[in-house]
Amino acid sequence: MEIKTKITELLNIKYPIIQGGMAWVAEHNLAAAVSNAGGLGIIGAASAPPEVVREEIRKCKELTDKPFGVNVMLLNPNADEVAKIIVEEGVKVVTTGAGNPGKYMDMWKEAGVAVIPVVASVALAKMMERAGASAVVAEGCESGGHIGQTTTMSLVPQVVDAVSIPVIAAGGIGDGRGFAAAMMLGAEAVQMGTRFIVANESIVHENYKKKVVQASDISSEVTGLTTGHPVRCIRNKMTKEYIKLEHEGADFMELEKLTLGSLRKAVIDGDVVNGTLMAGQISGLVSKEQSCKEMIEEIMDQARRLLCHE
Ligand code: TUI
Repeated sequence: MEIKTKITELLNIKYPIIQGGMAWVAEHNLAAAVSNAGGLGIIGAASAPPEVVREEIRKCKELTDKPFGVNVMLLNPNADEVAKIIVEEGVKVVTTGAGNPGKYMDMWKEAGVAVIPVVASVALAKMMERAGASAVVAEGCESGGHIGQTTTMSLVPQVVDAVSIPVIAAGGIGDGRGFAAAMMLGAEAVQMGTRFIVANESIVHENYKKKVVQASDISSEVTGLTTGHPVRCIRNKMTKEYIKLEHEGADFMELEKLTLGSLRKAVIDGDVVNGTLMAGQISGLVSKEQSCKEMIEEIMDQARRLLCHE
């Protein structure tokens, strides 16, 4: 049974579940699997060369005839080119992260792209509504990767009250209970990243998947609190060294040396010691590898029972 919300209507999808645009992780196989399962798959452009993003979009179209989106990471120096490729390739949905996508909004809107910025504050949500966003993802600091300061429980209802466009909740959501709770906070959909890291269709190295599956509630920590780029990862040698150096007052360039190419190391090479294991606090709840379809249907069944008191 499909479920109807403002987001399923806007995006023409069966279930109000959106996959996070995770750097290195969110490639065409995962995005297509989520879209084929009735959610919205997202290709994470991250820092990939623009032509690689174009290829990813084309490969995704070969694997699904369902809607899918692309995430533009705004710290990427190539973001201008990626923004244009999205229009050229006829992508229907864009999410953005780690910044303000204001300068691309007119171009995307003229091309009929639904723009859904990921925000970590009420102020940016309001600005994005004024700039013409179709919806926003309100992402709490339980999330993996680059995060803001406010928890999902506090952020989502405040964003819901501040804007009239639909709000998608993210951060700390990994099952039907989290989904139902997000609906109670006024969200029209959820975005999930961490649970999809361990999907069968995810190309993430088995070592990384195992770290997520074995993680507990307190396995993650936040690097970069002193540099202005806080990033949540599963604790390992890299995060310990990073945080130690931060406490010693290391400068940004010295810290950068530790993380250069470190996400690739973890995702592709399976180096869970020196690599960056971006993952959210919900890792402790993620206990097994499943197909995207199994995950999404399990979440929706559980949520339906909770929300309809079946
Ligand atoms: O973007 C994310 N999550 C990410 S991006 C990423 S790649 C990366 N790797 C290492 C260091 C930094 C980035 C990994 N994970 N989520 C959405 C998100 N956006 N979270 C927080 C924000 C955000 C933060 C500040 C959005 C806007 C902002 O400032 C807006 C402004 O006014 O400039």
